Amino acid sequence: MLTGRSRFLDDLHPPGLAHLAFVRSPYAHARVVSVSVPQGAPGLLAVLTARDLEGRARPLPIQVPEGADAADEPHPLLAAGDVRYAGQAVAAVVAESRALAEDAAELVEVEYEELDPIADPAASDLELLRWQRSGGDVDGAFASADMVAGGRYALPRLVAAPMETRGALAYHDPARDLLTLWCSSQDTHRPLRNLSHVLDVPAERLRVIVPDVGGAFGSKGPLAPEAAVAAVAAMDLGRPVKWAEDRYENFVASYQGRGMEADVELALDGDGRMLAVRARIRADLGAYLLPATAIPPHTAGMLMAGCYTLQAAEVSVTGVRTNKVPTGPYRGAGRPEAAYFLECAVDDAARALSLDPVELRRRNLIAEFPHRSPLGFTYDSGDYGRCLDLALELVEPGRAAGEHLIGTGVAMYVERAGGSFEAARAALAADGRLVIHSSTSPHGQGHDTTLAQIAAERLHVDPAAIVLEFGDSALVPGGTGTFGSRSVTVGGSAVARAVDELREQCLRAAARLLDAPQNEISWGEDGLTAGDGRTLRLSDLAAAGALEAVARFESELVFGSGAYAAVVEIERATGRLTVRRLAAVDDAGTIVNPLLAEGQVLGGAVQGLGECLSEEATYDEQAQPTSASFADYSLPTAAEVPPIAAAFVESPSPLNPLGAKGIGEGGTIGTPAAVSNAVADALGGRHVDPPFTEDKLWRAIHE
Ligand code: MCN
Repeated sequence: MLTGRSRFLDDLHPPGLAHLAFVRSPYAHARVVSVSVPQGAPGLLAVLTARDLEGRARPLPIQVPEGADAADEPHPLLAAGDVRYAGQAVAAVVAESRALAEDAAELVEVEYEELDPIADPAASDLELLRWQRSGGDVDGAFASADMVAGGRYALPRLVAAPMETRGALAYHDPARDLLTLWCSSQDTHRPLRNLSHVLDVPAERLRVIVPDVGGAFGSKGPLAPEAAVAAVAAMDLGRPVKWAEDRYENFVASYQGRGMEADVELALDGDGRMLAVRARIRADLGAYLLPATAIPPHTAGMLMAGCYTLQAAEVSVTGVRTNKVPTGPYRGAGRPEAAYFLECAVDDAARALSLDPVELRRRNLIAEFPHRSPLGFTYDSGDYGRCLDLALELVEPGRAAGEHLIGTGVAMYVERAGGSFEAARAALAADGRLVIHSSTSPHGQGHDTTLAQIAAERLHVDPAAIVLEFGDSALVPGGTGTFGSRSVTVGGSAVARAVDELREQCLRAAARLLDAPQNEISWGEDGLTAGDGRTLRLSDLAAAGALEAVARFESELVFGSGAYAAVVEIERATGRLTVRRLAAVDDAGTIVNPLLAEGQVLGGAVQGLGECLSEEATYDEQAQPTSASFADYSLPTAAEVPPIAAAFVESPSPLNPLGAKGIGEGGTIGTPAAVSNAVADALGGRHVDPPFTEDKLWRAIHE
């Protein structure tokens, strides 16, 4: 990628390629009265509306979390009857070039009858999702509490903003009746399953290929509705059809993240022991339930017991419909929300008790594992006290200076990773190379390096001699996908198992070829050596017959954790926030590659900083997006990034052969909570929600 040799989706130009552009609704809520299709526009090949898809393509499926009630409001591929958010696709135009497709799209005339939109989730009584859970004697704990503290905390909607926007290229080969979808996606599995559902075509008739991907951050998980339309168009035309969205489309039509608020109450006794938590989480889910829309609020709910020994917890989640683009997973996907809601409440409780927030945490940290949380998760391992100690060591509290308010904040987190399964195939190819097919595929994490390293360590070969192949459903074994920081834990464990099995096969084959007992064969840098010193190189072994092992690893959930600390400075006169220092301590179990893992933490932390400093997907009262470009939606630049001191605590997970847990989201989980607590500290204990814009902080200081 650094040398520019990557091939991203929009680098693909197969012969005969046709281009897809969408006609998108300018209204947040309207009835579609009619759609008139232009005739004879230059280069125009086809126009598709909802009517053309009837009986041929279903809306996207909805994934419902266990125990949740979800409305049957799936996202249609093209608006039928009504449009429910500004930017929703109403018609699709295929033409000989992207420019001609966009020109023709402008000639499509849609007659709308405007309807009242809902912009404010508090004004919506249309429920799309409901989930609740309680464990332990919550009422008893609150009745016996000496104090109840907490408040209302909110995180705004965010845009994932990957450098490469979404896109897909579809081609139907009539001879083989095989539909191939190249897709800028986090993995092949979810687009394949979703496409199979949408088209009602068996998975065997589909192939999904994920080329190099320029970032996703959770936003390229399930199939995009537009990609399904590209597939239908390709089947109609018998030509490859490509859709590559522009930045504006990414802002208005790619699902957004966060957009949740919570009322949190903590019950405490007089010694600062946390007894129970109660949380009511409300999520602004937008106009429909996309496949993964229900997942983040549920994950936030399940993690509301945090890293504390509280014995009882009660959480409810309500997701309402608004006239905005739907939400979905964005890096952290419920984990940053849970950490933010709970950790801000812990700081508010510390203030109410006049207790040092660090001390309050120390009195309540879980120290024994496995630990069963009152919400039903079993935390496998951790050393929360060590994480906190290290974060405090690294952060160096700030000193007050006349012009500036200074604040220090800490936050802890527990996150879930792992779960479900991944698979791997390890083969000694005829040319002596070790080829590994992995069911998890990277989109910036560096799986090539990490998975090769896992294999190389077990086989005692140079990692450079290992070839990783992923991202093609025709080549890789089935799996679940790259999300929820699960690839190393689950996919890496599958690689480890496949490689261990291949090693066994190699030893067996070497024993046979060298005519020596297997227990006398040793594996070294040069190859396999018998007791008498005769050596077979791996290429000799391969020449005698290719060897191959396939393994599948089914994973329980693993629970990484961390402690973050921040020092901030707010300029009294302007309200301008500067984050001076950030300490990031994460426990992802055994770390496979410290350099890449630190890269993950830093990248995530900077996204968390963006969330604190400036990022917010805003809408006006008509539910029109008002931050749909980088001029209004401002990402952090290097200039805003403070020194970040990152360190790892390694509490190996007993649940997989690597001892690994997830690190891909840690930075986004810990940072907003720590910075928010530092801001509240600087403001003398007044809680404000991010983003901490100058006007918001100026008001907090001066009003
Ligand atoms: N790692 C390690 N040891 C561990 C765990 C992880 O060395 N015990 C390192 C490995 O180098 C691994 C990387 O950290 O390649 C991430 O591993 P893991 O935590 O298993 O997470 P995933 O590979 O499953 O990645 C998913 C995660 C998520 S959910 C989002 S969102 C995200 C993220 O990764 N999106 C990213 N990091 C991203 N990084 C980039 N550049 N681009 C994105 O879109």
